[in-house]
Amino acid sequence: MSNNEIKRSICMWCHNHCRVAVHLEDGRLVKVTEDEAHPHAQSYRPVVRSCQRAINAPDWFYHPDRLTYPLKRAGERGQNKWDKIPWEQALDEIASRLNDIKDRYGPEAITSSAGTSRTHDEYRTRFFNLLGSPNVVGQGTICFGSTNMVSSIVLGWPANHTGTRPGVTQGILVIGGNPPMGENRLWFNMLACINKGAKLIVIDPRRSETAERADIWLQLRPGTDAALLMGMINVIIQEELFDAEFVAKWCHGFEQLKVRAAEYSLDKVSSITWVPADKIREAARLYASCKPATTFSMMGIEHIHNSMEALHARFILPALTGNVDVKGGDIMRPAHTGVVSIYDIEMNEAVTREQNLKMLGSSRFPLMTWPGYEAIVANQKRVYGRPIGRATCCLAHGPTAYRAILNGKEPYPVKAMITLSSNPLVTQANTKLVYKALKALDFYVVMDFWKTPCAELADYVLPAASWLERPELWQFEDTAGFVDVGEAAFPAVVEGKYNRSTDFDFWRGLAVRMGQEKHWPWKTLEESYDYRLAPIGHTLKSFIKEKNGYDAPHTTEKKYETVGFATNTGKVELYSTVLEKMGFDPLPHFDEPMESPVRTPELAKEYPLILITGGRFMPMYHSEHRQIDSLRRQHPDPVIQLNPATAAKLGIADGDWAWIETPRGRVRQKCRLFDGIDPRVVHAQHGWWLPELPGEEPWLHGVWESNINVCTDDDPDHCNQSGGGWALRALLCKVYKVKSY
Ligand SMILES: Nc1nc2c(c(=O)[nH]1)N[C@H]1C(S)=C(S)[C@@H](COP(=O)(O)OP(=O)(O)OC[C@H]3O[C@@H](n4cnc5c(=O)[nH]c(N)nc54)[C@H](O)[C@@H]3O)O[C@H]1N2
Ligand SMILES: Nc1nc2c(c(=O)[nH]1)N[C@H]1C(S)=C(S)[C@@H](COP(=O)(O)OP(=O)(O)OC[C@H]3O[C@@H](n4cnc5c(=O)[nH]c(N)nc54)[C@H](O)[C@@H]3O)O[C@H]1N2
Ligand code: SF4
Ligand SMILES: [Mo]
Repeated sequence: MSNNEIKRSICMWCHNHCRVAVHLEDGRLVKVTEDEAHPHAQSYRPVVRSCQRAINAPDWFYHPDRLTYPLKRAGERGQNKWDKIPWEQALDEIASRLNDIKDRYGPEAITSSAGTSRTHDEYRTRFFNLLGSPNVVGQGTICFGSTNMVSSIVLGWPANHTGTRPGVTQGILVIGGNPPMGENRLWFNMLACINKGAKLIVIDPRRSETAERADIWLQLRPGTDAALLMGMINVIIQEELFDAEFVAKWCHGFEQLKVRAAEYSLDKVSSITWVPADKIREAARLYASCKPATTFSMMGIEHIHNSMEALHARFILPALTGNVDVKGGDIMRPAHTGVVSIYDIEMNEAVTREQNLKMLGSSRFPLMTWPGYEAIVANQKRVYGRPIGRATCCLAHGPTAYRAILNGKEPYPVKAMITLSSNPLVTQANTKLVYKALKALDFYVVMDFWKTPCAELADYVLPAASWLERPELWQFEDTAGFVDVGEAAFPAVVEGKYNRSTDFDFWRGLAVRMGQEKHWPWKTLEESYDYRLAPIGHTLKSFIKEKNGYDAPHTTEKKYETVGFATNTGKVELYSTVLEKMGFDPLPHFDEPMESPVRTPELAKEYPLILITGGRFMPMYHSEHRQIDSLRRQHPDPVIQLNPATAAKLGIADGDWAWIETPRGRVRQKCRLFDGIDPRVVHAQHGWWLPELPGEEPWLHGVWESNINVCTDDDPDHCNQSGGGWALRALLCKVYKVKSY
């Protein structure tokens, strides 16, 4: 008789964060399904059961390449020579090196690179706050951070894709998002709305899986979202399709917006965006007439140089049409106020303002660094009792930080980095510069599941426990009103086989060695979760047993009627007082992409095609899963999409390998002809390294082969003016066939 057991966990392999049942047979992982007892089990079922990562979970979990013990560099950096060492030694030595750097250069010389919502990042922030370094850099600057920040300054709270409700929602506007590939739990929900009659409008330069289902698809020129949305706003104002009562009572700056929007005539917008004027008008009318409607904006709008302005227009749309904080529209879901807040776990009050203002990029890109966060915290405290977590929208500016590391002195020396839950050599723009910066560090530590290209450049590489080996308390950085809890399915340590640690153990391990012990009273991640659940009378275990590990307070609509909006004026700020105070344009405007046939026609002669990158695809997640054979077989090679007419001109056939080249460098990917992309645009995948290639230099596991970030641009002069986001989409490139491969 085999011994069967089910553990109830949260899968952290992607943003769906599914509540799952992990099935064990005689202690071995056999399969992952939805957690039947979870109140939302129904919504997880199709997602988990169709998820190739979940289906092949044993291949991931038992993969022989997973890191097992801490490694210390034995040769030169990049020689791939290592000694296995015990955790105690690793933590002692790392803490001692960090203390030394702190003493010599100040705490701000220590940085960390973060990834995207996959770990308990609040403890990273706590460690850095107590250390006194404001310099955590991360993908948040271009991954929902901008969205959270702009939504916070306009509406007072993050309100992006919060509202799809089958039977209630009548309209869905998707801007630069493709949820069937990236966020399919939400997609199933959208489909349920569509099946009940909701209309779908999609703004995307590609005929994505989402665009295929649209009632109206606006195929815009990459990087021109702000113009398109201002055109729609103009129609809504001119044709008086807006909610006059809501606007009069609850919006600040309507008259100014009206004047600005009038600058975006449909003829002008059409020539900027390539979208026919009639279609823009039709989309604006449809959006404004479906009540309630919800808006879902994703990386298509964040990964452009004009991102903050486009997002500003995007958050004005629901306000004008009265879709803010209504059921089935863009409802605001304040944080769960019962459990300890992320903000408090982060210990944001521990750092002086003076130290926070040293955050790299603060002076040039204030909106997404400390000054921006400061501008929203007090309002959110006033209205909702607690602000969103700092890590969601306030990070040091990556490109500025990598440059500071490289030059050694400007604006001050930056000497150490801890890369944890991120892989910047593959996912950060401008790989060559990131590579030089990582090599220039005095001290570099990587904590991951695998020996990534970054790990190959580190002094210490530490084996992380995955979600299967740790408990999870998931609050979505307090932006979405629920608390979800899962248990560890397996131990992180198996005598004689491996000794992994949770990221919490790592931060705490450093903290106690660096004088922070009194602020880390909990010895384990589970103890700290018990502390966070204590105010609602639970421990992690009792919460799972008695509440099925989930709680979300009832969210009422139109909360503003009693508390107002969490902005400086207490209203929706169509005209932003925060931007105004910072010296930026308080209203949205279109700014031509930094590289484009219009702004840089000379460059366009050599690089005639517009490059967009990073469209999501299954079963990969960013730079992950390339070493899992069962997954890799489904998508063995990196793919570039080209219009057949473009391919014909370039002498490229379907399946050929082609070079993609920009002024930064070139990489090769396999061509797929696709008539859903404009002949002037090409789309390249991101996240490609080849774990099967050697780890030592020059290979670094194939980081120079097909990794499109070799070609992307992170020049601070080209970043978004207020937010600092770098453009991963709307660049210029040329494409030509690889002669022999
Ligand atoms: N060109 C281009 N570049 C892009 C994008 C694009 O569209 N185009 N998209 C950008 C976006 S939106 C994002 S969010 C970033 C993603 O950037 P990253 O977050 O850097 O991407 P991942 O590949 O997910 O890297 C995560 C790394 O952390 C490890 N890891 C995962 N979970 C954990 C954990 O719990 N603990 C620890 N210690 N390690 C863990 C993984 O094994 C992996 O090596 O990429 C960005 N880069
Ligand atoms: N399978 C898988 N799922 C993922 C991820 C993954 O790596 N793999 N990553 C996760 C993460 S961190 C994120 S942030 C999300 C991202 O999720 P999404 O943003 O939904 O995913 P993308 O496919 O990157 O981008 C959406 C669309 O933007 C379009 N686009 C490109 N340029 C422009 C433009 O200039 N304007 C407009 N309007 N659209 C444009 C692309 O054609 C694409 O169809 O996905 C998450 N889910
Ligand atoms: S990888 Fe699959 S099971 Fe895990 S969270 Fe994502 S969709 Fe859910
Ligand atoms: Mo992301």
